[in-house]
Amino acid sequence: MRSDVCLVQDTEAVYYATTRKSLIMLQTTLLTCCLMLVTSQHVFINEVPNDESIKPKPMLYPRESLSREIKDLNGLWNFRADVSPSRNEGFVEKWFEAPLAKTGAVIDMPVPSSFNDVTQSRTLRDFVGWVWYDREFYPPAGWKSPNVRVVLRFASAHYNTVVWLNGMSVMTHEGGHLPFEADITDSIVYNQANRITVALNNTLTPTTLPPGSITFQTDTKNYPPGYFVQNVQFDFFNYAGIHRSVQLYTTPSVYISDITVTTDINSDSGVVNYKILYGGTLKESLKSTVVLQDAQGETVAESNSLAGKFTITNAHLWWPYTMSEQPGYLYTLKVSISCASSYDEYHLPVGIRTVSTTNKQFFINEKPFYFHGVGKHEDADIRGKGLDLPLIIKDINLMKWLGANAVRTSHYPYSEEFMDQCDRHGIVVIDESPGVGITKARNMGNVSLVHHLSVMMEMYQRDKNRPSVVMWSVANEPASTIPQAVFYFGSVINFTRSLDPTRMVTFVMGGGSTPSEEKVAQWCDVLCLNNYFSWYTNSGHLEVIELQSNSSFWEWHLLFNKTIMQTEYGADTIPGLHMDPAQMFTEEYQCDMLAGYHKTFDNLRHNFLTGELIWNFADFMTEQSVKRVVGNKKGIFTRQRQPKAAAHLLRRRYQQLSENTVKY
Ligand code: BDP
Repeated sequence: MRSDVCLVQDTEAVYYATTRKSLIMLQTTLLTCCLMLVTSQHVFINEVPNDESIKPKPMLYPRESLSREIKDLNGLWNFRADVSPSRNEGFVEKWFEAPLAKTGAVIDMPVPSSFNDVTQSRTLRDFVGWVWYDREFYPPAGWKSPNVRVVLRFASAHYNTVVWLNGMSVMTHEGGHLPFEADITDSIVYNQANRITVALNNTLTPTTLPPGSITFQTDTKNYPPGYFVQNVQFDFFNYAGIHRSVQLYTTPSVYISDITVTTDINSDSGVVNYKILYGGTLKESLKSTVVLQDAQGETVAESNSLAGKFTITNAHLWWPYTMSEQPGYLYTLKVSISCASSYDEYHLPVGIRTVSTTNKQFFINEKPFYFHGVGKHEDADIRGKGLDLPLIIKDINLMKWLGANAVRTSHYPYSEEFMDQCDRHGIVVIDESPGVGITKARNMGNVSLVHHLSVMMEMYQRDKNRPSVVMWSVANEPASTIPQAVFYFGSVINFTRSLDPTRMVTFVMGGGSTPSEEKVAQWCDVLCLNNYFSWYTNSGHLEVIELQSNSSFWEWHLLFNKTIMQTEYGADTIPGLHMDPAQMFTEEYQCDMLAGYHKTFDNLRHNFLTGELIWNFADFMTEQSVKRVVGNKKGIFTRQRQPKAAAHLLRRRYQQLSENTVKY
């Protein structure tokens, strides 16, 4: 066995790896077939391949209703990192068969949270390999009924996860940032404690998303025994753990399994197309009611059919908050299905809006929309990337304080709770996949591609009904100029577009991309550019910004004839560091750099520029390196969400832009 894959592959003896191995074999066969079908470089995988991992897995966000209950499993779990040299002791000794506390020492670990920063242990902060969690719960007695279905759901865990219930494997999942769940109705035991055990591995390999690799050192003169490091190909800390909520929820045995809503505008009318799927075994005929209610709870349309179209006269459209006095307007689609033995009800928020582009502008509800917002991270002291409701609300409040009307979920899908806020507040979202750091040909092979398609499917399933999401970003700064990128990204973009023809699709290009060598941009609806003039290039020379950003924009626009967005620009800034004249890392330099870019933005925003997103909203943690002083300091807010001078500068600009925006 190759040592560089042992952290993941050593588990081959267990169920999890066997499944993964056969999946990969299936994927490889499938992709080989697809590749053989390619007759020109413009033919891609553009429909859902017949592969289990890419099949739609409907997954409605757990919501209480007359027919559904939720039991939260958040709190303190037992935790142990498997520090054995192979990281495989837990599987060999079957830690899932008994309470973790019986097989060794455990510590308390909060869920949700990253595990890295909650203790004083450097080993745990930098740990790579399997960590184990467990806890017990008592299922409510009322759930013991042939008509109750019980689902165990993880809103996200990073990266590979195996879950057991009472020692029996119930699910596995690959990838952080997205939910996964299993029907555990038949495994749950009533009138006694049930134990959930989770093994989670944060190892990144060339085929994970994001990709990474492991370097082992065997030179014992210079490295301690067993020394290895995880190499990441991105600029943020690879926080790991059970990052979002763990919940049990119930549905009746015949249940609403999926709802898809798309919306349109027809002069003054709003159009809501809906399609409802149900699960379970139907023995009698099914009755359904679909009601659309406005924000006051008044019914504006209803039907008894599981698929249909509502036309609402004088509809309240969903607007970004800078474009309306009544932004983020949400209707509620109340769906109920019933048969003799069962009744289910689910309420889905719905915003009516359209999205389109031309070669010069982005439109929401057929009116020009200029993005002025932020690129962010899910990142904070102590909890790392763990879900934190106070932090989400603070960030939304800060974004509104700034006058930001848009956010890119750089560089992975953010929590559903954050997305709910964007829907409600009228904050426009570019929903980005974890496709960050796809910088090498070996990250663009068949296994990577199938996984990337499956991630896009999961993202689409999770966020497809959100009015705030206007564009999918399939990747950040990949090597889009190498030959392998053509088939890989052509397929990912085409596939995403085929899933969702109602939204725009893009990927984000790095400063290293040059228009003449670019191979993927041709398939994007918006050209998204990251660059750092006067920072990574011509460091310290603020005088180049206006000229270089202007030339670069024109070059891209003239070659591709598409609208363009600045998705990143910014400067590392140590709060409280001042220099006049400005020097790099001071608050003055950050302000001057942004102001330099703003001159170009103001020249081009009435032409083909469609938006500007600052990098970054707040300082965030990274791996240790000589380029980072305890993390990336390009925030306009500190990691603790206090403003640097640039936050005030940006606020003046964004507020002004908001005031000048026509309201509908
Ligand atoms: C960009 C990356 C982003 C980095 C940023 C930086 O997209 O993830 O954090 O550079 O260097 O290229 O600050």
